[in-house]
Amino acid sequence: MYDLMGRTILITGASSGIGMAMAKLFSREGARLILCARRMDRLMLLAEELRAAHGTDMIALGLDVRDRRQVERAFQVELPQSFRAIDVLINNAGLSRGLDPLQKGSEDDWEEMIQTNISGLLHVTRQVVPTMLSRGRGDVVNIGSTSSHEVYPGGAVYCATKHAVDALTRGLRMDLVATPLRVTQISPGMVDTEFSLVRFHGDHDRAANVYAGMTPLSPEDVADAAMYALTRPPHVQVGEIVLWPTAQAASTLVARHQVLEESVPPDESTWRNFYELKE
Ligand code: NDP
Ligand code: 8X3
Repeated sequence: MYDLMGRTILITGASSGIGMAMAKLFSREGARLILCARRMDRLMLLAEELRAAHGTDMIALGLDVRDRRQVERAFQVELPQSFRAIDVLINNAGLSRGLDPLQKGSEDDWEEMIQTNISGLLHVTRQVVPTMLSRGRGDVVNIGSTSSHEVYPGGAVYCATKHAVDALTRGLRMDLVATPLRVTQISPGMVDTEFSLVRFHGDHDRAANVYAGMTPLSPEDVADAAMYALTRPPHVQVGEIVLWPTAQAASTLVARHQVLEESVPPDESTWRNFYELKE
C-alpha cells in the first residue's frame, strides 16, 4: 500500500479552494505539510485546525510565488531544515483575472495571470526539484485546467497560461525521465472555489452566476484526484487526470437548469449557458 503517511507535501495556494481541500485531505492521511500562500492569517487558521484535528506536523510559509527573490529566500533561508526534504510539490497557486475580449483586455490582469500561473510555478519548481533529485525521490503535481487544452471567448490569456502549464508539465516529465521523480497534471473543469470571485475582482453576483443552475466540481473532488495519483506504486506515473463536472462537456458547453434562462439575462459571465435541460 502506497500512502501519504509521513510524506512532506508542499502546497502552493493553500489558503483557499483546491489547495485548502488538499491540505485537509493530506493531513487526514498523515502527511506533513508546508502550506504556502500570501494570506498568512488564513494559513495560520488552517494550520491550527489541522493540528487540532489530526496532530499534523506543518509549517505555514507566507509566499508570493511571483516574486523570484522571495521564493529563493523562502526555500534557501526561511524553510526549517526539518521541512527541506520535500516529497511532493503541488503547484496549485493560480488565478484568472477578467473575461474581456483580448482587444479590450487589461494588461495588468494579463501580467498578473502570467506571473502567477507560469512564472510562479517555475520559480517554486526550480527551488524544489533539485532537492528531490538529490534524494532520488519526489512527485510534482501541477494544477492545470481543462483550459490547458481548450480556449473560450474572453479567456485567451488565462487559457494561454494553462496551456503553458501543460507544456511545462510534459517538458519536465521528459527532463526527469531518467530519474525516479514523477510529474502529473490535474486538469479540472469548473470548480466551485473563490476562482470566479477573483476573476471578477470581488463581484459576488457575477461570480455566483458562473455556477448557477449546474453542479460544479468541488475542491474535494480535485484533491481526491491528486490523492489517486500520489498513491500509485513508484513505477506508475499518472500523466494527467482531466475532471469535468457531469454537466460540462467542454469549456463552452454547460447544461444548466431552465430557471437560469428566465432569471439571469446572459452576459459575458454566463456565456457558457446551454439552455437545455439534460434528459
Ligand atoms: P482560489 O482562488 O480559491 O485559490 C487560489 C489560491 O492561489 C489561493 O490560495 C491564493 O492564495 C493562491 N495564490 C494566488 N496568487 C498567488 C500568489 N501570487 N502567490 C501565492 N499564492 C497565490 O481558486 P482555486 O482553488 O480554484 O484555484 C487553484 C488552482 O486551480 C489555480 O491554479 C486555478 O487556475 C486552478 N483551476 C481552478 C478551476 C476552477 O474552476 N476553480 C478549474 C481548473 C483549474 P493567496 O491569495 O492567499 O495568496
Ligand atoms: C478554470 C476552468 O473553464 O473556468 O481553469 O476556465 S474555467
